[in-house]
Amino acid sequence: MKKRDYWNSIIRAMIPFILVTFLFSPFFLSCQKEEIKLKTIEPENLTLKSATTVGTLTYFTTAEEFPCSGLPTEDFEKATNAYPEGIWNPLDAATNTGFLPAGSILPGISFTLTRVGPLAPYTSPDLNIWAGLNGITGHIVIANHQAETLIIEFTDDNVTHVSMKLLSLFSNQATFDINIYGNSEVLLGNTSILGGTPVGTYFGVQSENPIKKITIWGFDYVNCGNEPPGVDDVMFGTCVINPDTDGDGCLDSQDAVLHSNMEPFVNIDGCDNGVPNRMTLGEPCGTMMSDVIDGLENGTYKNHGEFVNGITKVVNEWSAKGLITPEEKGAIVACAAKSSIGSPK
Ligand SMILES: [Ca+2]
Ligand SMILES: [Ca+2]
Ligand SMILES: [Ca+2]
Ligand SMILES: [Ca+2]
Repeated sequence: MKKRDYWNSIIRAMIPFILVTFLFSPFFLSCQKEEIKLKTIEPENLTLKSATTVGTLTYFTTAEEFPCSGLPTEDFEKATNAYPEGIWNPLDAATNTGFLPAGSILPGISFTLTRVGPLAPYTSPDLNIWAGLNGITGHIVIANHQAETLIIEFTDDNVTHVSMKLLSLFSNQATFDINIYGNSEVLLGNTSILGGTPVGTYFGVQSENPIKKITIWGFDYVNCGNEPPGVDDVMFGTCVINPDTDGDGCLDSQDAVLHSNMEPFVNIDGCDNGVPNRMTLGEPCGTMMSDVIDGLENGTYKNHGEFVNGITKVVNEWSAKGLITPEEKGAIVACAAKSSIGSPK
């Protein structure tokens, strides 16, 4: 008996050590280790240090890298709640509550949550306009409960560029798993962003095809817990990648005269000669005939004849190159002659 009691007490004393050893064994830390391992071997898990293109998508981690600014941006600041308030699905321009009157959310965008796991289905408005707590500045949209996917949908087909801040309330080591869908629920791509915190982590995406839906799911793989995903400053639309500011058909990146005179007909000192204002044949592109004529009009001359000679020289070149007809050349010179440019005031 005595011997058995002795062994019993030894075993009893060892139980806490066995439990602790077991709990901290690699088996129980598998969430952390296995998930992180999975994350790092997936090619689409990008530690996005700079703009990265995968397939038809390009991801951005800073606003400076993003191809444009100034697209419509939902910042949720029309909400007037001082503290978090729940919203039923969906949150969009039609949402109409005391702290968020109809029309507060931009047209063309909607926010919903889908619940997964044991908390499904919905029994409460889990989409939150968060304010006043957890260090959040202003208003953001965030999932209230855990194990929920935040869904952002775009109703128009004109969204190829989206950027946002990803926020979390509890962890600055949240991993946001992001799926980007096109028309017909086609998965265009997916990525994971590590970040969060009340300040937010920048995420931007550019797509060759219209983006219809973005889903975001948050998890803290370091501490092994759900992290409800939140967003703010959701900018969406289409960046004009190669703008042509003056609309002359020559892209800004090459345009010799960025803001050309695009008048339909060449005009000299108020004399409209009916000659179409065409692009000159010079390289680089982007110089309109009226740009050249305007330059001569604004010149300084000894007399009127010098101005007319200057115009004549230019239109002779244009005519020789076939840019204008002899009749058009005559019409321009006639206008130049009729003007008082270069004449003593
Ligand atoms: Ca905001
Ligand atoms: Ca141009
Ligand atoms: Ca131009
Ligand atoms: Ca002119």
